[in-house]
Amino acid sequence: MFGLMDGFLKNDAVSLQKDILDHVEYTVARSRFNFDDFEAYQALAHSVRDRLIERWHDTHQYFKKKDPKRLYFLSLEFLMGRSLTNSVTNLGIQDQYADALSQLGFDYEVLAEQEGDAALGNGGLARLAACQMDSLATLDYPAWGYGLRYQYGLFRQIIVDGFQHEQPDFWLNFGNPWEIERVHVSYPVKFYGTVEEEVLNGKTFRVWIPAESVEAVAYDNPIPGYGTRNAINLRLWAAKPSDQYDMESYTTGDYINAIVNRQKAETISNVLYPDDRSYQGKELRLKQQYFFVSASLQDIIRRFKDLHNNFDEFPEKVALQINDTHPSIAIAEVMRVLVDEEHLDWSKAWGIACKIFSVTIHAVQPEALEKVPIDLLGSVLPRHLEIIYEINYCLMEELKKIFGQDYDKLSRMSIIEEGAVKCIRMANLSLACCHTVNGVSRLHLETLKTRVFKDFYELWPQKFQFKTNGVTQRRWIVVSNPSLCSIISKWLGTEAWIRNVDLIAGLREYAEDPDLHAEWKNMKKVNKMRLAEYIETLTSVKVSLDAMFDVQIKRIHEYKRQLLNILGIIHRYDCIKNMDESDKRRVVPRVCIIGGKAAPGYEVAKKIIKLCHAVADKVNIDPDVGDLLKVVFIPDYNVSVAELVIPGTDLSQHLSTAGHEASGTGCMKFLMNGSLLLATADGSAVEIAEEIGATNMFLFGAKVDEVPALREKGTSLKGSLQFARVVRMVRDGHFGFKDYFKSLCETVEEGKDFYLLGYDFASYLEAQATADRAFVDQEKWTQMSILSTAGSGKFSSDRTIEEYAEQSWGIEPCKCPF
Ligand code: 26M
Repeated sequence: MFGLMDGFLKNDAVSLQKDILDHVEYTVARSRFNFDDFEAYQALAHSVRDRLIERWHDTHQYFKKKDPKRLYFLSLEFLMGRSLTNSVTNLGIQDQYADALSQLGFDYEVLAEQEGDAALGNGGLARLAACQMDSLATLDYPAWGYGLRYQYGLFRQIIVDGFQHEQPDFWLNFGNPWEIERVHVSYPVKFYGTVEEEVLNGKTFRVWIPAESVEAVAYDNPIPGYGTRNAINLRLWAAKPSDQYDMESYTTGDYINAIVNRQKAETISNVLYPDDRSYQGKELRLKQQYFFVSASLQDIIRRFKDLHNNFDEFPEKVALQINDTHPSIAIAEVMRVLVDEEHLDWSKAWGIACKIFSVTIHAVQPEALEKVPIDLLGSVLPRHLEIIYEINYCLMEELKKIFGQDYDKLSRMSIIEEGAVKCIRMANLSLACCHTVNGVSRLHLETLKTRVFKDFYELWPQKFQFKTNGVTQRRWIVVSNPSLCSIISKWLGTEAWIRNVDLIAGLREYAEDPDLHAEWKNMKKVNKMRLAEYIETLTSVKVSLDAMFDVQIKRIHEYKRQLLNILGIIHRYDCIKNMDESDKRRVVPRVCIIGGKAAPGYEVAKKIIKLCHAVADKVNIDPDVGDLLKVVFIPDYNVSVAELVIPGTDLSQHLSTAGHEASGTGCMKFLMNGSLLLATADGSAVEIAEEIGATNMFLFGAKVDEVPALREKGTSLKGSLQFARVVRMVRDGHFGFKDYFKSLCETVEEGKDFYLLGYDFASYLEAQATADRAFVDQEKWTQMSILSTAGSGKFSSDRTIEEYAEQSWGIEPCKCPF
């Protein structure tokens, strides 16, 4: 049907056109003479999908033939965003598609806009997983991603009168051409029930008699590498009622109720939990975790058994990566399968488990560490609870040998937390088993070693490593900023940096070249224009292209201190209001852009969003201010919005109180795109400063080792007057909603200011003033911008993944021949 010659689909414009039209007629079922943009997108997507499937098949056949050690990346969240542009870019056929479409009277970029985001994740952790999948594919690693196919992804944010409201994300309503439903790849996943003793060949075994079974059905999402034939698989599981689900009801004659009950099975994969700060011990969340872990392990073990029959070889063929502690029930599940089903000795099974698992921690805050109430775990997974008790018993015996009677230490390190509600500490379970525990930046690992996991670090220092996060330059430069992409390739004289981003450092040489400066400024201007249009469409605010576009986009959290940003804006507004006309002429005009979602139950974060709107409403219509200051809140921030906003940003803000942002990855995307960073010395910003030179960014604020003492001591005198003044403006109702903002103001009152906004305020304003001065000197600014891009090489997820492959997973590339 598609002009098969040598087994490959052809990629010339004529063949592509024919494929698209065939899909219009046979897949979308529209007339090939009459179809709209969305239908054209669907047909286009299906033609790309065909090409992905081809590579995907070849890759998997090749992996099967070579049988290398594989990495299995387990994550409850993947924030993939759009697939079309990314796939077409990685397949290397964008020009051909653009040609084919224009001959059909369609615009590739307009069609790309038709696609909604796949938002199966909350924020940093989930987008990192997506970047890492891109790198794994591009670097030809034999890897699989495993996760959940949520029916509803992260909620959509709508703003009504400046307040956030949440709406369901119906992302599957118009079909999803990027997935392949595998009705034949499905596994039963069991829940509840009891554990009984069984005697087999004179040996006693514990057997789990589950009470409920739900079917996990695979949906495969091909992930193409760039500049390689390899396409790896992201396998997401959806819950379907199983034939064995509640068989009882059929026999009791309640047929209708039995059918209705069956549908309840599907709730497991219904919705993504929208909170990225805390774990609440919810039954459904635990079921989601076990559901995807159990299905993935059945799949992995089946693949292993296809070629092997001895579990001694398991660690030579399998590496399991646990993305944060969310999938850590996998450790108990592997033990259950090996001991209860494969009948291995406990100690042998434990030896295997300890060789296959590694974990990455993405948080700093102890409250982010999951604790599952024992009663809950015992009810949903009774056998797993027994296994965890057994693991803990062995751990405690080992610790007693080393630490003797130090019961405080033992109780801190125990997997079981005694307290009002007895809990399982999932992090401690991971630490006990995993051969490697990774932090996500150098500073983050220090924090883990000295604070949260101090005891474990002292015991097993060799387990603790860090792999500084990275992002993929394919999506964050090539796809989202094509003009920058051409500039880089032109000046380096090669496109090789797209696979080997270290080469980007070659730009340093030209950091002062006037011709490069001209191209660079032009690129920024075009991107700012696009962003300005978007802002006007969405918010009706007109912004000046001469202004500095100043951006803070990320989830709303107290520790990320969007409030510091708004209070800074209020200060700027206040200053402008008190200026005469000649002073005003020296002001650098700014467009302050903030975007991000607040977790639905996070009241303080929601108030920050409202404050942002309240300030915008006052400032944007003030005739004393005009173009000197505009404030914009971009609603429904997501991956696609980031792709549009980042290339148009002059200055980006990363304001976390030092010691609170494990790494941060947004900053890396801005860095690649030549935005200058205004940041605290936190997470990866410390390493960014080392790469580009601290003078090429605007660092401010308390250092991580100063924070504890400052919390004791309170506010700095220097900043306190200005700070008190802007907080008072909010508290006194200068922006309306006086009562509503009262509690928000209280979070930064002296003595309560946990995140040290008051202390850092003066230093923040200084950094802002430095940024203003730098912006006036456009040559200098452009040079700093070029040096930012040039220094971004280290922050590619390609580097991160190579480190993981070598230091944690022990896997090697397996490149499918073309
Ligand atoms: C937990 C329980 C129930 C529901 C949701 C969660 C949960 C989900 C996501 C908890 C934490 C989640 O994500 C944390 C996260 O995104 N951390 C960020 O990870 C990035 C990648 O490593 C880092 O760059 C950020 O600094 C870190 O905040």
